[in-house]
Amino acid sequence: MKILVVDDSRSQTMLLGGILRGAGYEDIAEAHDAVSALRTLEEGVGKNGDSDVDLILMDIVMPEMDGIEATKRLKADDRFRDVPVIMVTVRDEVASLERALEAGANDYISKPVNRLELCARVRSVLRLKEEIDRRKARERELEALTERLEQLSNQDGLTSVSNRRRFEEVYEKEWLRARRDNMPLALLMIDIDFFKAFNDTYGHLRGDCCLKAVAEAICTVLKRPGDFVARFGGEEFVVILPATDEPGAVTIAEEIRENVRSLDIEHASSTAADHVTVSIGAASVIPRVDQGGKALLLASDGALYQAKTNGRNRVEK
Ligand code: GH3
Ligand code: MG
Ligand code: MG
Ligand code: MG
Repeated sequence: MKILVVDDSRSQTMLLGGILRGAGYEDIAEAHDAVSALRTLEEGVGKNGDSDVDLILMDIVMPEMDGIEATKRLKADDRFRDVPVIMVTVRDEVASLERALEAGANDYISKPVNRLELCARVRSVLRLKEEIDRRKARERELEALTERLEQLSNQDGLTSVSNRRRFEEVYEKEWLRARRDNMPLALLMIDIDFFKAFNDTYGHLRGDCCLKAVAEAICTVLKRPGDFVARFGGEEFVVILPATDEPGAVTIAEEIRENVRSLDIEHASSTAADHVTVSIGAASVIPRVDQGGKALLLASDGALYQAKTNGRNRVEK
């Protein structure tokens, strides 16, 4: 563990350093004023935002900035708040001792320093620091796990685009936003043509690969930050296009249809083409006050049905 000894007296840092080394602490840094102590701490901040220093022995009386002010600054800084500070004080400075503890110091030791007492206090404070580090590591693990879990609960396992559950959340939000801003909101319903036949001809594994490829082909067309795609069900995808009118939605739908076609995935049992194609229903509306989002969903679904009955591999609105 790394210990930083701060004292304006070089003989004092040498004495403290010597005692600590004698007790087996090898990583000891020294600073002879508060400002360079703060600089040493800054330089030792790691990638995770934590300081590499585990304990500070801080003299109180120093020129320029005293140990109490330095401690106050450390305890107000997220990066250094958890680094324990042991104040080193002259024996009869009771008033400054009180201020030191007030400033956030964890313990104190009187000068002239008693070797056994110093080592005992250092050991006890370092045990505390180890516990803090363990707790932080656990918290970080938990945070990462929670984040991963949240991501998984929003994602379709096969294609990695958002799932239906996430779609419902995003759609609700976008609908309310469009209604509030009096802006158009567009939906595309995308369905792979003759996909049952594709599975029957090429098998489910190639069916799964095809679904992934189609999902990617949809994603590459969507460029604006608010655009959103989800797997709506089996071989059906839904796209939300905020601030997009009907002609705009049809344009994007055509780009998606073309992008899927250019994947050139063989589909011998399709009667629409000799490769995999999609049918797309596009709809856009400026939500009226008190109108719910269901109408737009029905409209895009109706348009998709039209695209299917009109021969597939096409966009209808
Ligand atoms: P249409 O052109 O009218 O859309 O015909 P279709 O065959 O695509 O439509 P239908 O709804 O009859 O069939 C959908 C097929 O999609 C049936 C199902 O086996 C397949 N499917 C759904 N989910 C998956 C999946 O996760 N993987 C694979 N391989 N196939 C899937
Ligand atoms: Mg001093
Ligand atoms: Mg289909
Ligand atoms: Mg379908």
